Amino acid sequence: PMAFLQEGPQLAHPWHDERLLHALLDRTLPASRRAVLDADLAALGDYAQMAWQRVTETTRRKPVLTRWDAWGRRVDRIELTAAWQEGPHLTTRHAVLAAGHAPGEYARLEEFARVYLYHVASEFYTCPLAMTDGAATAIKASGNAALIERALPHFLSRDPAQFWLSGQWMTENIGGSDVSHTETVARRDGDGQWRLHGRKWFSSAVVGEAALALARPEGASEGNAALALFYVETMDGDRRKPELIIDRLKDKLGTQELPTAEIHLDGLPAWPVGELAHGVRQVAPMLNVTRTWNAVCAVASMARAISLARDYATRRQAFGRPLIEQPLHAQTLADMQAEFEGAFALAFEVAHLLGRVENGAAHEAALLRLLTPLVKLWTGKLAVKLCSEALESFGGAGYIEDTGLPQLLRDAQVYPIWEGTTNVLSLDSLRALAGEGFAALRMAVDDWLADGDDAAAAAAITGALDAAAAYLDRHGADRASLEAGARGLAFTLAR
Ligand code: MFK
Ligand code: FAD
Repeated sequence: PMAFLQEGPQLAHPWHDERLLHALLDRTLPASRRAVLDADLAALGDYAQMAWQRVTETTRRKPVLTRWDAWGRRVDRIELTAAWQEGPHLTTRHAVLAAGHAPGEYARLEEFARVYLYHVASEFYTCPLAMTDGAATAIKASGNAALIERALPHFLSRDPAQFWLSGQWMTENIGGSDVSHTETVARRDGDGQWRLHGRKWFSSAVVGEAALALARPEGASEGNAALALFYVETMDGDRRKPELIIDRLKDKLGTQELPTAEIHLDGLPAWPVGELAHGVRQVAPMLNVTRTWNAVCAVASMARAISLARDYATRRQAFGRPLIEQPLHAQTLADMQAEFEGAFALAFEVAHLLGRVENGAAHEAALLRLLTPLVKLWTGKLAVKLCSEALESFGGAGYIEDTGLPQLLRDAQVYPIWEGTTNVLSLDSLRALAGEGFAALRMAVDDWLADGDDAAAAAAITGALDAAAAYLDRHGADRASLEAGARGLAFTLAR
């Protein structure tokens, strides 16, 4: 007799069979903007389905670093996975990044709709894309005309041959949350050229053509206010500059296709982005953009996990019925869906808000300033929880590598760690609530709620702000107790 064979999950089309994103775009975007966007979303959805087949049918590969060639020359060559090789072509063709820098309040929404569909298939090529977007945003904010002219045409290019990726070199051995002890030094050579000397401990876009790096100008004082932000380029034509040395690729829990490297800078030429101090302040626009990417990508991971879990529930039987007809299994999936939909709504609200603020809605800046750390910390944690629950919904199969499922959980664990851990972002939300920020926030929230028609939701949000105000009053004088409760406050506000 034939042994029983279980059917695996089928991935519903991430765009054509998708309800939430359709509803959001139908509700928000003028019809005149839809034709180009919908064509890109359909193509990115097709790519996502193809990539899911590839994940489940081929042996996984990691990037490979070859440091020396056969004749002893240092080459530091990195071979990338197929998705990474396709990345520049696909993303420039469909304006995944460039869309966000088009004029108008919808630019970011249209960008992040693309990111949402592309992310899981991209094998975290979205990580350097996010940093490139962040670098473009920080360079624009700096007003440095020479750099704007030099770098932005590459970062925002729609031509793969012209397109450059940018890294974000902040973290060092001594600290990633706290960069104030940064050891990398910027020194001027005899020709007046700044050069960086030091070691960066996590560099995720090491195959990129550029980076923004924190460094301490030689002779500057200690602490973070004395750090400067520098722009570097990594390539001389086809060859990596000899002053950039890749020590090794990290062996990571997840994001395994993403080459994250430890690097040495041995006099790499560099250009200050702005004044030769306050580098953290100058890099902040980059952080806020990459945190928004993190949120949208976390939501995309949740969507993938739930979509597969829901499909499987129609194919797997237990106790005489498909799982979906078991009331408790159906309820478990429904609870996951509800949490996911909340996170989706918040992430895309922030995406739209970013576009509005960048296009002149200054009165909403305080709201964006608060919601950015909140959406990042909320979605990061939720992605881990929902991906774990989704694996469980496959039973033992969820634990088996060549189903393609365990990777979802491993990858999700990165969202709460990089780009500011949950605690660091909770503390960042205190910055956003401090002083004048709170009054501006209240006004922005009142405006925002005036557009809605859900009185219960408005009352909940106003109530959470009142609770935050009371919390700040109660603990404001005692920094230690203020910080100790910051995570609880951040989660209350995010919810
Ligand atoms: C696929 C998904 C896409 C995601 C891709 C991600 C790729 C991942 C790669 C990385 O992980 S890159 C490294 C990311 N690193 C971090 O996120 C650093 C985490 N640490 C922090 O966020 C700290 O809060 C920070 C280093 C930014 C500041 O800590 P400090 O030393 O306590 O700084 P301080 O003195 O409070 O702030 C300095 C200035 O920056 C202040 O302004 P002023 O100089 O005007 O007073 C702050 O207000 C300002 N600032 C800090 N954070 C800000 C900000 N301004 C605006 N927005 C923010 N978020
Ligand atoms: P630590 O700061 O040592 O944190 C340890 C713990 O202490 C955490 O739980 C944290 O929440 C907590 N903590 C720290 N400070 C406080 C505080 N004040 N109050 C309460 N709790 C606190 N960095 C880059 O610059 N560029 C990159 O391209 C890059 N790529 C990365 C890729 C991957 C896959 C990973 C995992 C990391 C990458 N990073 C990169 C580094 C990342 O940004 C840092 O690891 C992260 O910001 C945390 O810093 P840390 O490792 O120093 O942790």
